[in-house]
Amino acid sequence: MGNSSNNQAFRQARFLISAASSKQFPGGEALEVAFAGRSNAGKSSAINRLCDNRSLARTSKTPGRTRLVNYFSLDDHRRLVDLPGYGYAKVPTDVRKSWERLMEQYLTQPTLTGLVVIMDIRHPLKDFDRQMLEWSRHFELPVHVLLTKADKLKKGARSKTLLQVDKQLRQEGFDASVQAFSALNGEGLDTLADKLKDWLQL
Ligand SMILES: Nc1nc2c(ncn2[C@@H]2O[C@H](COP(=O)(O)OP(=O)(O)OP(=O)(O)O)[C@@H](O)[C@H]2O)c(=O)[nH]1
Ligand SMILES: [Mg+2]
Repeated sequence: MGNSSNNQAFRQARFLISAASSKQFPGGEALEVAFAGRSNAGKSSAINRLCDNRSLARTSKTPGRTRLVNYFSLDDHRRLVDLPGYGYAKVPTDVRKSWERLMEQYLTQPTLTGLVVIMDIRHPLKDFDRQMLEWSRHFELPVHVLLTKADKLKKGARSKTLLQVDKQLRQEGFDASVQAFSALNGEGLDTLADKLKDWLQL
Protein backbone atom coordinates (compact mmCIF):
# COMPACT_ATOMS: atom_id res chain seq x y z
CA MET A 1 0.00 0.00 0.00
CA GLY A 2 0.98 3.64 -0.13
CA ASN A 3 2.34 5.54 -3.09
CA SER A 4 4.33 3.30 -5.36
CA SER A 5 6.81 4.66 -7.86
CA ASN A 6 4.55 4.08 -10.84
CA ASN A 7 2.34 6.88 -9.56
CA GLN A 8 4.96 9.50 -10.36
CA ALA A 9 2.74 11.28 -12.91
CA PHE A 10 0.31 12.25 -10.13
CA ARG A 11 3.08 13.66 -7.95
CA GLN A 12 3.61 16.30 -10.62
CA ALA A 13 0.17 17.76 -9.87
CA ARG A 14 0.12 21.52 -9.44
CA PHE A 15 -2.77 23.85 -8.68
CA LEU A 16 -3.98 25.46 -11.91
CA ILE A 17 -7.14 27.52 -11.35
CA SER A 18 -10.32 27.78 -9.28
CA ALA A 19 -13.30 28.41 -11.53
CA ALA A 20 -16.44 30.05 -10.14
CA SER A 21 -18.22 29.91 -13.50
CA SER A 22 -17.93 28.09 -16.80
CA LYS A 23 -16.21 31.12 -18.34
CA GLN A 24 -13.18 30.27 -16.22
CA PHE A 25 -12.95 26.61 -17.29
CA PRO A 26 -9.52 26.30 -18.95
CA GLY A 27 -10.80 24.18 -21.87
CA GLY A 28 -8.33 23.58 -24.69
CA GLU A 29 -6.95 20.22 -25.79
CA ALA A 30 -6.70 18.21 -22.60
CA LEU A 31 -7.86 15.13 -20.76
CA GLU A 32 -9.58 15.65 -17.42
CA VAL A 33 -10.70 13.35 -14.63
CA ALA A 34 -13.07 14.93 -12.12
CA PHE A 35 -13.84 13.97 -8.52
CA ALA A 36 -17.46 14.42 -7.49
CA GLY A 37 -19.34 13.53 -4.35
CA ARG A 38 -21.30 14.78 -1.39
CA SER A 39 -19.73 17.39 0.75
CA ASN A 40 -17.27 15.95 3.27
CA ALA A 41 -17.19 12.58 1.45
CA GLY A 42 -13.43 12.91 1.01
CA LYS A 43 -12.86 14.21 -2.55
CA SER A 44 -10.01 16.57 -1.71
CA SER A 45 -8.37 14.00 0.57
CA ALA A 46 -8.45 11.37 -2.20
CA ILE A 47 -6.80 13.78 -4.65
CA ASN A 48 -4.12 14.65 -2.11
CA ARG A 49 -3.41 10.99 -1.36
CA LEU A 50 -3.23 10.14 -5.05
CA CYS A 51 -0.82 13.00 -5.66
CA ASP A 52 1.12 12.36 -2.44
CA ASN A 53 0.70 16.02 -1.53
CA ARG A 54 -1.22 16.99 1.57
CA SER A 55 -1.41 20.65 0.74
CA LEU A 56 -2.62 20.33 -2.86
CA ALA A 57 -6.40 20.36 -2.44
CA ARG A 58 -7.81 21.98 0.70
CA THR A 59 -9.51 19.55 3.04
CA SER A 60 -11.68 20.40 5.99
CA LYS A 61 -13.83 19.04 8.76
CA THR A 62 -16.33 21.76 7.83
CA PRO A 63 -18.58 20.47 5.05
CA GLY A 64 -18.92 22.55 1.91
CA ARG A 65 -15.32 23.70 1.91
CA THR A 66 -14.74 23.35 -1.83
CA ARG A 67 -17.25 25.63 -3.56
CA LEU A 68 -15.35 26.20 -6.75
CA VAL A 69 -14.26 23.93 -9.57
CA ASN A 70 -10.60 23.45 -8.65
CA TYR A 71 -8.22 22.38 -11.39
CA PHE A 72 -4.85 20.68 -10.91
CA SER A 73 -2.56 20.01 -13.84
CA LEU A 74 -0.37 16.92 -14.17
CA ASP A 75 1.19 18.21 -17.36
CA ASP A 76 0.14 20.47 -20.25
CA HIS A 77 -2.51 18.01 -21.41
CA ARG A 78 -3.80 16.29 -18.30
CA ARG A 79 -5.79 17.58 -15.34
CA LEU A 80 -7.52 16.46 -12.17
CA VAL A 81 -10.59 18.41 -11.10
CA ASP A 82 -12.02 18.74 -7.59
CA LEU A 83 -15.73 19.50 -7.94
CA PRO A 84 -17.77 21.34 -5.33
CA GLY A 85 -19.53 18.96 -2.96
CA TYR A 86 -23.22 18.83 -2.45
CA GLY A 87 -25.66 17.81 0.24
CA TYR A 88 -24.40 19.74 3.25
CA ALA A 89 -27.20 21.13 5.40
CA LYS A 90 -30.17 22.65 3.63
CA VAL A 91 -29.04 25.05 0.97
CA PRO A 92 -31.36 27.74 -0.46
CA THR A 93 -32.95 26.86 -3.80
CA ASP A 94 -31.00 29.49 -5.74
CA VAL A 95 -27.70 28.12 -4.42
CA ARG A 96 -28.73 24.60 -5.42
CA LYS A 97 -29.80 25.82 -8.85
CA SER A 98 -26.53 27.60 -9.49
CA TRP A 99 -24.63 24.47 -8.38
CA GLU A 100 -26.70 22.34 -10.77
CA ARG A 101 -26.04 24.74 -13.63
CA LEU A 102 -22.30 24.75 -12.91
CA MET A 103 -22.27 20.94 -12.74
CA GLU A 104 -24.15 20.56 -15.98
CA GLN A 105 -21.78 22.98 -17.70
CA TYR A 106 -18.81 21.14 -16.27
CA LEU A 107 -20.05 17.64 -17.07
CA THR A 108 -20.62 18.52 -20.73
CA GLN A 109 -17.03 19.76 -21.23
CA PRO A 110 -15.45 17.80 -24.09
CA THR A 111 -12.22 17.55 -22.09
CA LEU A 112 -13.90 15.43 -19.39
CA THR A 113 -12.75 11.82 -19.78
CA GLY A 114 -14.05 10.16 -16.64
CA LEU A 115 -15.72 10.86 -13.35
CA VAL A 116 -14.70 9.49 -9.96
CA VAL A 117 -17.78 9.49 -7.73
CA ILE A 118 -16.72 9.48 -4.10
CA MET A 119 -18.96 8.10 -1.38
CA ASP A 120 -18.31 7.57 2.30
CA ILE A 121 -18.29 3.75 2.56
CA ARG A 122 -20.56 4.05 5.61
CA HIS A 123 -23.19 6.01 3.65
CA PRO A 124 -23.14 4.91 0.00
CA LEU A 125 -25.64 5.64 -2.78
CA LYS A 126 -27.49 8.62 -1.35
CA ASP A 127 -29.88 10.61 -3.55
CA PHE A 128 -27.16 12.97 -4.67
CA ASP A 129 -24.89 10.08 -5.67
CA ARG A 130 -27.68 8.66 -7.80
CA GLN A 131 -28.17 12.06 -9.41
CA MET A 132 -24.47 12.14 -10.36
CA LEU A 133 -24.72 8.60 -11.74
CA GLU A 134 -27.84 9.50 -13.73
CA TRP A 135 -26.17 12.58 -15.19
CA SER A 136 -23.08 10.58 -16.09
CA ARG A 137 -25.17 7.97 -17.84
CA HIS A 138 -27.06 10.73 -19.66
CA PHE A 139 -23.82 12.35 -20.83
CA GLU A 140 -22.24 8.92 -21.55
CA LEU A 141 -19.41 9.59 -19.14
CA PRO A 142 -17.41 6.67 -17.67
CA VAL A 143 -17.71 6.44 -13.86
CA HIS A 144 -15.49 4.92 -11.20
CA VAL A 145 -17.03 4.74 -7.72
CA LEU A 146 -14.66 5.21 -4.81
CA LEU A 147 -15.99 4.00 -1.45
CA THR A 148 -13.72 6.01 0.76
CA LYS A 149 -12.96 6.14 4.48
CA ALA A 150 -12.67 2.32 4.27
CA ASP A 151 -10.45 2.52 7.38
CA LYS A 152 -13.63 3.31 9.35
CA LEU A 153 -15.04 -0.19 8.81
CA LYS A 154 -13.80 -3.64 9.74
CA LYS A 155 -12.69 -5.89 6.91
CA GLY A 156 -15.92 -7.93 6.81
CA ALA A 157 -18.20 -4.89 6.71
CA ARG A 158 -15.95 -3.32 4.09
CA SER A 159 -16.16 -6.19 1.61
CA LYS A 160 -19.87 -6.62 2.29
CA THR A 161 -20.58 -2.98 1.42
CA LEU A 162 -18.37 -3.21 -1.65
CA LEU A 163 -20.32 -6.23 -2.93
CA GLN A 164 -23.68 -4.64 -2.11
CA VAL A 165 -22.88 -1.38 -3.90
CA ASP A 166 -21.55 -3.24 -6.92
CA LYS A 167 -24.70 -5.36 -7.07
CA GLN A 168 -26.96 -2.33 -6.63
CA LEU A 169 -25.21 -0.45 -9.44
CA ARG A 170 -25.65 -3.41 -11.76
CA GLN A 171 -29.32 -3.82 -10.82
CA GLU A 172 -29.94 -0.18 -11.61
CA GLY A 173 -28.15 -0.55 -14.92
CA PHE A 174 -25.10 1.59 -14.15
CA ASP A 175 -21.92 0.56 -15.91
CA ALA A 176 -19.53 1.83 -13.21
CA SER A 177 -16.51 0.17 -11.64
CA VAL A 178 -16.30 0.32 -7.84
CA GLN A 179 -13.58 -0.06 -5.21
CA ALA A 180 -12.86 0.58 -1.53
CA PHE A 181 -10.38 3.32 -0.69
CA SER A 182 -8.79 5.07 2.25
CA ALA A 183 -7.00 8.40 2.07
CA LEU A 184 -5.81 7.70 5.60
CA ASN A 185 -3.89 4.46 5.02
CA GLY A 186 -3.65 4.29 1.23
CA GLU A 187 -5.83 1.23 0.74
CA GLY A 188 -6.95 0.97 -2.88
CA LEU A 189 -4.54 3.64 -4.06
CA ASP A 190 -2.98 1.59 -6.84
CA THR A 191 -6.38 0.51 -8.16
CA LEU A 192 -7.44 4.16 -8.35
CA ALA A 193 -4.15 5.19 -9.97
CA ASP A 194 -4.46 2.43 -12.59
CA LYS A 195 -7.99 3.55 -13.49
CA LEU A 196 -6.89 7.16 -13.88
CA LYS A 197 -3.80 6.23 -15.88
CA ASP A 198 -6.07 4.38 -18.25
CA TRP A 199 -8.43 7.35 -18.63
CA LEU A 200 -5.59 9.87 -18.90
CA GLN A 201 -3.53 7.73 -21.30
CA LEU A 202 -0.57 7.71 -18.96
N1 LIG B 1 -10.68 8.30 8.40
C1 LIG B 1 -10.70 8.89 7.19
N2 LIG B 1 -11.04 10.21 7.11
C2 LIG B 1 -11.07 10.77 5.88
C3 LIG B 1 -10.75 10.04 4.69
N3 LIG B 1 -10.89 10.89 3.64
C4 LIG B 1 -11.28 12.07 4.15
N4 LIG B 1 -11.39 12.03 5.49
C5 LIG B 1 -11.78 13.14 6.39
O1 LIG B 1 -13.08 13.59 6.03
C6 LIG B 1 -13.18 15.02 6.12
C7 LIG B 1 -13.59 15.61 4.78
O2 LIG B 1 -12.58 15.36 3.82
P1 LIG B 1 -12.41 16.28 2.51
O3 LIG B 1 -11.39 15.60 1.66
O4 LIG B 1 -12.17 17.69 2.89
O5 LIG B 1 -13.86 16.11 1.86
P2 LIG B 1 -14.46 16.80 0.54
O6 LIG B 1 -15.30 15.79 -0.12
O7 LIG B 1 -13.37 17.40 -0.26
O8 LIG B 1 -15.39 17.93 1.19
P3 LIG B 1 -15.95 19.30 0.51
O9 LIG B 1 -14.80 20.00 -0.14
O10 LIG B 1 -16.54 20.01 1.69
O11 LIG B 1 -17.01 18.90 -0.46
C8 LIG B 1 -11.83 15.50 6.62
O12 LIG B 1 -11.88 15.64 8.02
C9 LIG B 1 -10.89 14.36 6.22
O13 LIG B 1 -9.76 14.26 7.05
C10 LIG B 1 -10.38 8.66 4.84
O14 LIG B 1 -10.11 7.92 3.88
N5 LIG B 1 -10.38 8.15 6.11
MG1 LIG C 1 -13.06 19.36 -0.84
